[in-house]
Amino acid sequence: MRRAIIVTALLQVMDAVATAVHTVQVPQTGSPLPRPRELRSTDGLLDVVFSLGAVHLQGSTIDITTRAFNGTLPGPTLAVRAGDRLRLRIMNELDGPKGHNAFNKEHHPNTTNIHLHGLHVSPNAPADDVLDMKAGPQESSQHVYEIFEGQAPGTFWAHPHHHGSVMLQAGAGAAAALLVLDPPGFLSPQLQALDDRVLVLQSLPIGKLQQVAKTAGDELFNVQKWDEDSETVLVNGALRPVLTVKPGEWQRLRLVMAGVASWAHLSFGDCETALLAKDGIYIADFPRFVPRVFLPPGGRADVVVRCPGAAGGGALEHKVVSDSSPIAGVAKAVSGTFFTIRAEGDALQGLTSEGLHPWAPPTRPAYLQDLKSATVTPGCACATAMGDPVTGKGKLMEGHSWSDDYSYMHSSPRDAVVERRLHGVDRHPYHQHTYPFQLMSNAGGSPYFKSGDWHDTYLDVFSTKAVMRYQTKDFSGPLVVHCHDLSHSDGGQIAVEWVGAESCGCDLIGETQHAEVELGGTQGEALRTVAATLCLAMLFTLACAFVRVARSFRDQAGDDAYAVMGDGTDVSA
Ligand SMILES: *[C@@H]1O[C@H](CO)[C@@H](O)[C@H](O)[C@H]1NC(C)=O
Ligand SMILES: [Cu+2]
Repeated sequence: MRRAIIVTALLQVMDAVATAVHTVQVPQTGSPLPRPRELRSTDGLLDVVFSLGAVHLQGSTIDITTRAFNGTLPGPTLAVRAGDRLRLRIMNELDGPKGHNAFNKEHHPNTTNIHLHGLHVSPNAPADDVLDMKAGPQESSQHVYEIFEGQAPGTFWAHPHHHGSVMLQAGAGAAAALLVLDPPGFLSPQLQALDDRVLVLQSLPIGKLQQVAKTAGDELFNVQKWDEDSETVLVNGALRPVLTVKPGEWQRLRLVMAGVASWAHLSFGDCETALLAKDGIYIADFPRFVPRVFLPPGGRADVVVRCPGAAGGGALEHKVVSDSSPIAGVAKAVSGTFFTIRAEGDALQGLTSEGLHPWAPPTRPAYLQDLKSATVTPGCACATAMGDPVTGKGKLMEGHSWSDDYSYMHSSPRDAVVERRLHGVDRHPYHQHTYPFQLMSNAGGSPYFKSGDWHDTYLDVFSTKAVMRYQTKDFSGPLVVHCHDLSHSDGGQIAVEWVGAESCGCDLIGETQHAEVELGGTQGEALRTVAATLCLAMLFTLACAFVRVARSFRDQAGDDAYAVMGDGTDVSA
């Protein structure tokens, strides 16, 4: 009898150990800025595993259970060079049940995949495919990326991108920086000599995450303690850490805004702040001194800063602070201190205490060629309104919410110069996979944005409109575009364009034309008869209509219907 009790107790202990959630300590305010672990390619290969699992995030003011890569916040930094092969295995260590099933609503919180944000890389499996590749609970998926020879070096990041679970995974811990290293001799000697720090900024909108977890039927995300602001930012996993520098020393900071809802509106105390790159793309007019850095959720900025010490020679602290949005009725900015730069020690003499020398990248690959005076390929200028075109509200892309992988919003052929007239980018951060884009104007007038700058994630609260261009070089396939307020994207503010079509097309959703696009451009395929095409198009339209009716029925059915539908099959498939 007693033995049985002991055995049972032992089994319980073993069970608890086996399922024990890994604890991540959050360094308290004022601790030195941590350096995320870096995994760097050797001999042209980086072969790594990201395992997505539960972590217990514990600090003096916070105690939450959430999801992270490899048990750390942020995940390890991946560092590769152009031309490398990156093998990235996603191991999903989360368990069943799958949680609620739904469509344009948070669902399946334990199903995952991965996106390399900002990289000019193939959108097709086994590379940056976020539409079909996924790993359910206890499954894994193997990604292989041939990093393009012409990939420009810069600061990128990696995060999960499975429709319906992006907010809860990427927005609550699962994110890692990704660097494409500068080739030897690429930077100026002055820039090359700078200390270079990666800062992954992970904002946790705690109330919103709790709400999203509830919607998804998530059993993992849990807040045990939260004595912080409603939105608090972890910098390399620490709360308001301190970066210590020498007075007068120039320092390169790679800021990765791995937030998912609010943007950052950063000032750097009395430090001089020069912009070097945005979204991993070097600007053409370095050093561009900016009073503030605007980081939309998902955006990056490489800045070079120099901070003064105290007059008497002592230490001086400069708070890097984000302020609430300067105007109302636009996207919300996080307010609060992100980190502190402490200038301490002997004032630095020598090279780095000089002024900054102008520098621009010695070469730009084809996909980053200046398009300001290019001719837009006929038919390739389309409007993409984010949210309702009049009010800017709603989780819509050009009037539609996400319907399925093969309803293309716009299409374009390879090697086209494409123009998009964006609307609603004061509320919704527009993000585009595969192809970064070039701004054709600076309607908002802020010195942070200039006509000719490149971005992959764009938000400017001072102007609802922006015109941008990109050139469809190097890769064909589905081009995913969405709002990087990830609860909007999970809610349906995501669409796909098709690169590699016969010709350009705008607003194809709902037209039979998109059936043709789906088949990969029928014109070239002489064998397919006109009759067969028409027949397929009709069948496709009918099927689409049926799916739409079914979906709207289900969406209206509300939360109670989930229990009946159970978990398991993916309705979107
Ligand atoms: C997801 O995985 C976690 C951790 O394994 C588990 O506790 C939870 O029950 C799973 N399902 C849901 C819907 O949260
Ligand atoms: Cu949005």
